[in-house]
Amino acid sequence: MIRSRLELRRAAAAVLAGNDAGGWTRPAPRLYPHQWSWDSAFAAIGWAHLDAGRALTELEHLFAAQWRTGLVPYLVYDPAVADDAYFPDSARWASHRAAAAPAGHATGGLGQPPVHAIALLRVWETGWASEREQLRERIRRLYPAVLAWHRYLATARDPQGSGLVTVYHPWESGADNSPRWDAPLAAVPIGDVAAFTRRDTQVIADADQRPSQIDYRRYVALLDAMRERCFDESAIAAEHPFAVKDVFFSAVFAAANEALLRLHDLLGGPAPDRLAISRWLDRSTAGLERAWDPVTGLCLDADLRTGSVLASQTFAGLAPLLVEGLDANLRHRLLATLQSVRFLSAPALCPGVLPTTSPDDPAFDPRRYWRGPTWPVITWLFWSALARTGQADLAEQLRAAALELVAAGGFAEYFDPRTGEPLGSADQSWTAAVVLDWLAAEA
Ligand code: 9WN
Repeated sequence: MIRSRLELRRAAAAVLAGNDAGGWTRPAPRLYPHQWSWDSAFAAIGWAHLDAGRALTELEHLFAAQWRTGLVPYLVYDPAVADDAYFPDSARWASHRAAAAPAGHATGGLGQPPVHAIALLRVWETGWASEREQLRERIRRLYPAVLAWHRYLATARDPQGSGLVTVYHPWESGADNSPRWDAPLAAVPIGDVAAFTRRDTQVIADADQRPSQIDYRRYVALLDAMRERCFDESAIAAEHPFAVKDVFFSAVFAAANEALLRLHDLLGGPAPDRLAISRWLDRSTAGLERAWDPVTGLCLDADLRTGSVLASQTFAGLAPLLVEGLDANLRHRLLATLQSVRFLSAPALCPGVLPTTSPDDPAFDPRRYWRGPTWPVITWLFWSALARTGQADLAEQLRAAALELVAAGGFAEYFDPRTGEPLGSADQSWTAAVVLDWLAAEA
């Protein structure tokens, strides 16, 4: 049990320092030894409280591996780490087969939720007045890369112009093992997936906290299919066996466009950029509104391959709440679902703890990856949006409950929402990062 706020702050800073690989941060010491895209964006939010320059280095290192299409790869391999330290290793991805991949970097061929502009804005807001000019200059240099990433998502990942981003792999969603993916994943042909050895179940001995073996085989089949197509965007859009319009990813994208507009204005960016970002934002907001489902009281993902709506009850369905410009009526309804017995007021759960899957969903599994446990970073996204949209009390309830879990259980990757038991990896960077931000908000 970490008793004082000062002790908690010191411990959080020590986690980031311990995972610092020199300019970028490993998500966790053993389970995730390379650089992950959205983990680094969250890490930057934490670093901003210790050293704003270091926070920007994190994102500069990530964007140095950006593909020419604009894709920010979900994983950038550290060449100093042994091949067998993480599966899939860089050879399995073979990103050099992609015409658009940058020379000199081995990466994965997927994206992850685009929290980068949100993180950049937070770093800017956190920095000291005395370093403003320096920070502004470095943000100015990053801005075109972030804009290219958003352009890629708004175009290549939404050729339909629906306002919703298509993901081609559960790993892109950030919420890999969510029940949201059960139906589309079950339809993925496994065929003769070449043998592989999982590392995750060697690091996390308790297999019931990680995805099942059959799901992993499907993840690998999808990876192999993308590599075999040499990451050709149009072939993948037409034929890849997994293609889902992801409401969480799309809501993060909309919120990130709101942040990018602020960054644009802060930098005095070109007028055509402002117009483009505003269009992407309006389109996403409208797409999210169309995804509303009155039966579940949530916004839902849609499977492009079958045309069916995916009716899981998860945090993703509430994610339009992250968007400040959301229609007031829809906000009101989503807030009602968030506070209902299906989420924050579920009698079986610790009060104020946001589960990734509702206990009301038949797939709820309180200890398994993305199927029930609570993730502090997901809570952070909701906290920060609720605090900005006039829901200070609710935001505070989320923050206090999440801080309590960390104070009692340490900087775990995720927590059992019924008991608060820490699960997954210990010393997870993004958990420490959001704790630093929460403590600063309190101060
Ligand atoms: C696959 C690093 C990443 C997070 C994801 C989380 C998990 C990887 C894995 O770890 O995914 O990308 O091996 O399970 O689901 O959100 O970015 O922390």
